[in-house]
Amino acid sequence: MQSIEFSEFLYGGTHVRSQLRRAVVIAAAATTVTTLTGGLLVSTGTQARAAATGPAPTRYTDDFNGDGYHDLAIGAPDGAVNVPGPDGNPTRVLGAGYVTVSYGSKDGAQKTGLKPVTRNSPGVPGDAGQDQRFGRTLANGDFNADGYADLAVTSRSTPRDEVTLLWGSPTGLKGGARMPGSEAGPGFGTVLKAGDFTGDGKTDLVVGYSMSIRLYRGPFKADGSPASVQPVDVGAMFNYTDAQKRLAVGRINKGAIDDLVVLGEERRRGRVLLGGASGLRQTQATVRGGNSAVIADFDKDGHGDIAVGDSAYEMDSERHAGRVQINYGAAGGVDDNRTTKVLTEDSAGVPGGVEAGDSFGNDVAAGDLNRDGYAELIVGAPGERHATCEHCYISGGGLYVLKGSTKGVTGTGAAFYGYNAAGLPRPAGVYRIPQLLKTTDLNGDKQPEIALPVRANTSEVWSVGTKQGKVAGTAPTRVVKAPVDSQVPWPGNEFGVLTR
Ligand SMILES: [Ca+2]
Ligand SMILES: [Ca+2]
Ligand SMILES: [Ca+2]
Ligand SMILES: [Ca+2]
Repeated sequence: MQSIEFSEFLYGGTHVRSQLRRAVVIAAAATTVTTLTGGLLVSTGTQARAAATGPAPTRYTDDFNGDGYHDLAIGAPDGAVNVPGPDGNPTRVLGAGYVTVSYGSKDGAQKTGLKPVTRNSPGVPGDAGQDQRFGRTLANGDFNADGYADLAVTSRSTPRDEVTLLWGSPTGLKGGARMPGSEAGPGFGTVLKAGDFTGDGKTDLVVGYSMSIRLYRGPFKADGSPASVQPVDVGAMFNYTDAQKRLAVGRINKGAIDDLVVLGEERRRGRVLLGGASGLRQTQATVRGGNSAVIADFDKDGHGDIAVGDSAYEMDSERHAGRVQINYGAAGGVDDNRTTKVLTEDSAGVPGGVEAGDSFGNDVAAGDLNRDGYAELIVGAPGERHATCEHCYISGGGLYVLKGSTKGVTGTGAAFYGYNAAGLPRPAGVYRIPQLLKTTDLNGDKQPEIALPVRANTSEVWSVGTKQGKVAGTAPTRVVKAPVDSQVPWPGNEFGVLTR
């Protein structure tokens, strides 16, 4: 019983988080880059950029200042924001929310001088208000096609939810526009997924409502309006509340158009939608259900493969033990000739063993950690407990790395990194990792790093290095510790929403 309550305590909250790892797979792939996942990547070098005249091309979908380095957007939807009160003294507005960006550079993640962007920031529409939760869902992409990555941000604005597009610029995120569409239904922006789903080279945005998703086609105008909006028929009625981790963008059939995987709520089977000139279309392909998904090419056959984390899976009566299931991509969505690969902590080669509450698969990410062209699968198990750990029922958790190969993901050579492993974050206090996993390459060395929000005595986001296929090959970096500055005095419970 204890472990069940524990699991609910850990995972019952509003995990409106999420992610992209496309850029990583791409950045790690080599010099000639075939983008498997994610739109608008241009594989030009920094030198080429420096010589260019006029607006620089965006290299990455998360390069907000266009300097050729990936950047890390961080949401703090519960954060308090100080606003000037009637007497001139600051008044604390609880739950107004904010976002901030750690800009990448050759030295990695920016660690000091991060600036909060709130709805009171210059050029950002609306005003910061109580419980608006600005930053609850994020997506990055060059929505207005000016060469700088932009950030889509969901907030609540009674009685409607809103999505704000914050524009990238040479100095980073600056001003923005409110997207039209909130009148179409409640829960506008419960999911935001960016990609080029139509193949015209312009970044589109999939927007979730409570019970439907729509495709907002780019480019977006200065007033935030899209080129057009169309409904997306997933082929099933799903609830998209807190669904950001259940949708994944990548390239499943070959080509330069992004595709979408959508998992149903409560572990209902997922659907595979293929992009095309007329938008996202249903396929016959379905995948096993779960709570997290990622698309990456684990067997290097040019098709993105779909990994689904299912942390609630009960195995041998061990509740919330969890599993990950992989379907291999093919022209029609999923290769029906290859059976679904199931991996648990009991699989051959995988360290540890199945226990109640492990929550294996609570999040999944991918990146080519050993740079052999096969993506590795990174699996979060925040409930994993070590025999050797201190206070192991309180602090703990860790990540697994499962290697890609010609056979796809297997347990061969799998490694586990517990929360107390050298090179993983060591914040003060009690904590579990990972709440969320995101691969990126903030220092531009083409070797992925893993961004991890950690909630200990303080709310923090860390960047963990990888080296030669291993996690934590280098000292970890604390990217940011809340509060970011005096304008945003209290981080709230959900500091560290990431794009994905
Ligand atoms: Ca940048
Ligand atoms: Ca832009
Ligand atoms: Ca593949
Ligand atoms: Ca690899």
